[in-house]
Amino acid sequence: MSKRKVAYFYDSDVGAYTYGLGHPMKPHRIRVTHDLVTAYGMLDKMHVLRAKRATPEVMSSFHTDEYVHFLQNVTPETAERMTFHGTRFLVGEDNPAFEGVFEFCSISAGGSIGAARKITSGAADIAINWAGGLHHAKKREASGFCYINDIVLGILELLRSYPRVLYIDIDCHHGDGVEEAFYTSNRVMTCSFHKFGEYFPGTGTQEDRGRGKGKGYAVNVPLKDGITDESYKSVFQPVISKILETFRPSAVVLQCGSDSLAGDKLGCFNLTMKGHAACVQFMRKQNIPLILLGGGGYTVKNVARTWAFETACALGIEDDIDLNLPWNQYFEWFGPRYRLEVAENNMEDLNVKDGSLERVREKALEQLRNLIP
Ligand code: V1S
Ligand code: CA
Ligand code: ZN
Repeated sequence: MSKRKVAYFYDSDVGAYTYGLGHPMKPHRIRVTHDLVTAYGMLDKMHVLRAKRATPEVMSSFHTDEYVHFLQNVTPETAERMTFHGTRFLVGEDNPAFEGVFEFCSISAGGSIGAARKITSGAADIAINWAGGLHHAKKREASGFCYINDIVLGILELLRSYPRVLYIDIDCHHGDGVEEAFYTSNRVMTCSFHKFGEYFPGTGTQEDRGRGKGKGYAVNVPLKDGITDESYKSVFQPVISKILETFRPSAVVLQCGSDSLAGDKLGCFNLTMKGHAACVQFMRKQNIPLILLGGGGYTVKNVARTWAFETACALGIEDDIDLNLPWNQYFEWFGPRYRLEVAENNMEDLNVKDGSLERVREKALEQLRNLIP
């Protein structure tokens, strides 16, 4: 089966929100991505939808009422008082109370819940929400640029219809919020690949494997700086294959954080656009209902390139894509080469240097062999 029914969620308001001057997270990147998707003529090849915005009630299926109520009411002016001087709900500079923060969250979460519904109804084989993937948000607190955990809400929606859901996270950071939400569940397996060691949020060792009934259902793949396409593939494919064989998920949610690309402002990996997209291609060919979400990604032009290319991968038209960029509203940003590519750089791959990649892979596979279904 080479063609897939693809549902693509996009809300044209999303790009206008701003976390504030100097903040690395730029919702505008979703608009630039959409502009490339449009310029490549992909809109005619999929169902393009504006999701119903997530309501406070829906958000409360994971978050506390008190926290959702706070987000609905906080403004830049009242933030100091409402956070008890930055000690509750929003802590530190990572999560400012920016203008419209609640609407931004309702767009992001609405897209992921809508994506889940398109999958469970059978209307789509693959559903995309580049405004989602905000994996650090906790039940009663914002964290790492994430306020509402659209991923957890999307997975909860999938669990209404499916017995088992696999969550895969290729963002450079650990998917801690999603892991924590399902840590004691054997119906959701979480698997995060991330930089570990003096890096935000500091969690995600291979000893963290889930608890109680969920023991063995959290898989962590901690990595070092400079991982290349080849190294990444050599750990991603065997670990995911083993998970598919043992866990047999009814649906997969793939968080496609693009801060794992070479040259990202906050990331420290060395993946090319094609190496990153290889994860999407590998998941697509498994023929399991699939949701693609965004996440991190701080070098805006590379985020847009990669997510546009991954939209093409979802459609199965990546081989027909002209790697010379078509004219688009942001064309001059893509100079000097004006190409759909993210090249690797000359940083050293610390994962192969000391043999740690092989050890991490073997340990993950060993843990999966011991999983009792
Ligand atoms: N790395 C990093 C980083 N940079 C910032 C930052 C920089 C400028 C600002 F004006 C505001 C924040 N914060 C961080 C990290 C959070 C990274 C979140 C990644 C999110 C994701 O890609 O996984 C998913 C969307 N925060 C920290 O390192 C915490 C601090 C410890 C250091 C930075 N200061 C600003 C806050 C505290
Ligand atoms: Ca990750
Ligand atoms: Zn990240």
